[in-house]
Amino acid sequence: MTRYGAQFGPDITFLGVDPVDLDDAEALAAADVVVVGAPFDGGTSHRPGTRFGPMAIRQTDYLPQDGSRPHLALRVDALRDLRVVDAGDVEMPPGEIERALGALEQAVYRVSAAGAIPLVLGGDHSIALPDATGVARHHGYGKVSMIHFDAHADTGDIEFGSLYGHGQPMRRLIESGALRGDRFLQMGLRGYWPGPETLDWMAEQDMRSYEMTEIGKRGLDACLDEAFEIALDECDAVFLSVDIDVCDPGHAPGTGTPEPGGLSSRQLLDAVRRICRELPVAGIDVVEVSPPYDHAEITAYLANRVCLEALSALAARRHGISHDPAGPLLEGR
Ligand SMILES: [Mn+2]
Repeated sequence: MTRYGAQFGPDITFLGVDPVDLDDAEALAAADVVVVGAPFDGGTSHRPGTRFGPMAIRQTDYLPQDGSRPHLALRVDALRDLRVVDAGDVEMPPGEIERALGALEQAVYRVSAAGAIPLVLGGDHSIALPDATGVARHHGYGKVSMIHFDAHADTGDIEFGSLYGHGQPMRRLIESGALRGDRFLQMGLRGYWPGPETLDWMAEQDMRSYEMTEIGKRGLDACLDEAFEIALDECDAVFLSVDIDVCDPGHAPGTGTPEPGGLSSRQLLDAVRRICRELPVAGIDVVEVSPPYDHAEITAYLANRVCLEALSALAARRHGISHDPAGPLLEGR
């Protein structure tokens, strides 16, 4: 599994962190987080372009690509306080979805088995199947709960005659036993898909899906509090899957299947911070960023910040920083 690199742009790393080769067992073992690019859009049902997502997420920033990002509120520099390295893109041949997803699963499993947290940059959401499977292969089938941000449930059965696609990974994960349906928490669903048959299947699995109207009424934090309790029951690890289309298209226009009425970018960042500070996160993916449909790099900036917020919160958790950053920024320091 040699470094693949430069098919979709120069072989750069996430904000200038050190590169790593997935064959380098020693370097993997020393890592806390390994960034993995999944440049694949063969699972999209509508607008494509997410094969360019990893490249955009890695580099879209107005600050230098210098491997350092001190967080204003958490007072950590995730890219230095944690050992964050970037394995580059996995070779995922377009038009060969099973081979592409298989290669990614192997890469994610390798990172997980080395004791590091994979941070996978998509790519369309079909990659959640190999991402969460790779993590569950190490932590144990049924031992990893899922917190899934999305406009869509992604629990479709057969689409376009195939078991694999960006509308189906969550069903495949439950069917295979990698994840438990009753430890599957979905945040931000809305709109007009899937239909009643699929919703019935989801209810049979005891999935818990927080639709936008419920989140609006109860508040995102109250929904997260409830989700966290379910996530930690009989599971000792959490996979966080962020489909950028969970945000309103005004906050994330560069995506394949935009659905009006979503979370704000602020809400998503706050939620990601809470999840990575408060839960034992073992794997993350950030998916469905499609640069050809983006405007003023709004979506790429957001996805870059979702990654940084997650990394900063992981660093704060690792270093036992317990101060509540909700207070005044400079008081009492
Ligand atoms: Mn999705």
